[in-house]
Amino acid sequence: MFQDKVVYQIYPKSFLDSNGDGIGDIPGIISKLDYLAELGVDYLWLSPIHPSPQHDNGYDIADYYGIDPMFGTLEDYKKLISEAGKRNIGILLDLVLNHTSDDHDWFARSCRGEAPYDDYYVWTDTPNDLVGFFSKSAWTYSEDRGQYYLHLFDTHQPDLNWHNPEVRKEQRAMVNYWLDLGVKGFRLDVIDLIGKEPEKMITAKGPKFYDYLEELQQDTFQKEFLTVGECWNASLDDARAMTGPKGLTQVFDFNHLTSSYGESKWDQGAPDFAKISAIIQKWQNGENINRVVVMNNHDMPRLISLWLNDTTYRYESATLLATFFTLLRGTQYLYQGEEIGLTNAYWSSLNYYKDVETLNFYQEKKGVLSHDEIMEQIQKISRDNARTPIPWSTTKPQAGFTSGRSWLVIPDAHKGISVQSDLQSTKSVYRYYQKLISYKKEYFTSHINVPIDTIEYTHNVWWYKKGKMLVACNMSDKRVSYSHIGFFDTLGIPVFSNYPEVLDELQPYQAVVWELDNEL
Ligand code: ISL
Ligand code: CA
Repeated sequence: MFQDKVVYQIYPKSFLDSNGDGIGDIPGIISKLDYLAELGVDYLWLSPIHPSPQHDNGYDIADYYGIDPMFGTLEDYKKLISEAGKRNIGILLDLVLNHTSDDHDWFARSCRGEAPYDDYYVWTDTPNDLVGFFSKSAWTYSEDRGQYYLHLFDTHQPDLNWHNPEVRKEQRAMVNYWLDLGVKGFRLDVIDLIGKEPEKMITAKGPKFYDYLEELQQDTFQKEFLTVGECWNASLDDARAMTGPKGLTQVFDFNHLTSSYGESKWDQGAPDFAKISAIIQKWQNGENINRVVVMNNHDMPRLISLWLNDTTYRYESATLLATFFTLLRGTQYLYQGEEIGLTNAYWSSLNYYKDVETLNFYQEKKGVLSHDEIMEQIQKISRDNARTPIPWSTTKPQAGFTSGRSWLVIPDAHKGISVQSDLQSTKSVYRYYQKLISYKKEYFTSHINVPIDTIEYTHNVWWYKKGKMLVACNMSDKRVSYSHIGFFDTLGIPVFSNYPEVLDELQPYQAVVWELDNEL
């Protein structure tokens, strides 16, 4: 289900500002719906737009039922749903069910020990060694309550107690509220954490997790809506267990993106494409799995910057990745800016970074590593790399993102990159994507939704063959002769390439797609 669909993720703060306060907003999104429809998008997933003190850019929700005034009003949101609907685009809401903001009314009452909220969060007198994703200890002391509360993320994101049936009931009611308003599905933030049993040091996929998931979907979205779970390090079996009639539509697979992590995500080695190929093949060919194709989101640096060449060969690298991933099987998730080949921010000063995870990381490493060493990791890996404002214009101040001052500085590294210049160029990443997406939809059954026969990485060429299609990508800035990789020179006329010509050598970062008449 939904395997031929394209979902486009919007990071609302950084998409487009309509009123000059420097922050992207819902009217900004509405004004670009044609741009998104023409790209071939079926769904828009908006990162959270609810009232929030923004310690984690909205993933710290203070009111599940509202719209943060900085993004607009409920009327704006309804208009977004209806205007998108006119263009056959569904809106997916980002559901952050695992935790709230410490500004949420429930938390204030829980701190005061007020029934029934006293048991809405996870409290203890004796904190254990549990470590948070954004902090050394997952426990913080509340003076008001005289106890410690759990926060698997920042101290401002207290974890809800899902073992409390009242909490689960509240969350189901909230999900139904948004369904009634017309959203077409959900992206479920860190959903695998809801069954945590911290006293046993269990965080992901706790013993009750699948029961809670089933209960949630039975009373709410069930089968007809698109629901995608965020679950880091999900194995194929995890993904199967979380999906299907008792679960979600699908689960993100990030394994090809996390395979180069060292001790933490901050120390990443060079990508090992042989290893990544094996991971991709396993998911592509696995039985009974509703696949997802993803290469970027708001939590990761830009893949073009991490893997390929984001300067001299920026267009070629962006379109190469587009070719390789779009033609795989799975619902495709694009992340804003990907369609114009946007790169990392590369700010050199810590002052420009706002992400709580990045700033906490700096504080924790200070004294252990030198400032320059920490900054090197931040420039490469920080989540802010992907959260920069979309440059809409080449000529307008603030890249046409805002008439005021942008909440994040427009990086120097983005000079010369914009939607306007992309669309005016003969080398347009957007137009290339557009063609790929319509090709994907047209040949879905015969070429796309079939298993991979071979996927290999040889002489810097990453290639796969499946069904009637062969895709070859030169991952280097050197020309590569086809003779190194065997049979490609006998294939006749290709159907796609990110170069105007296909010669007898693959050019730097060239991607070529052939349709095969016969099996090789
Ligand atoms: O980026 C990450 C993976 O290495 C994690 O730090 C990430 O925060 C985590 O996987 C969960 O992400 C989601 O929940 C967080 C929020 O900060 C992220 O933006 C969101 O995608 C807490 O709500
Ligand atoms: Ca605004």
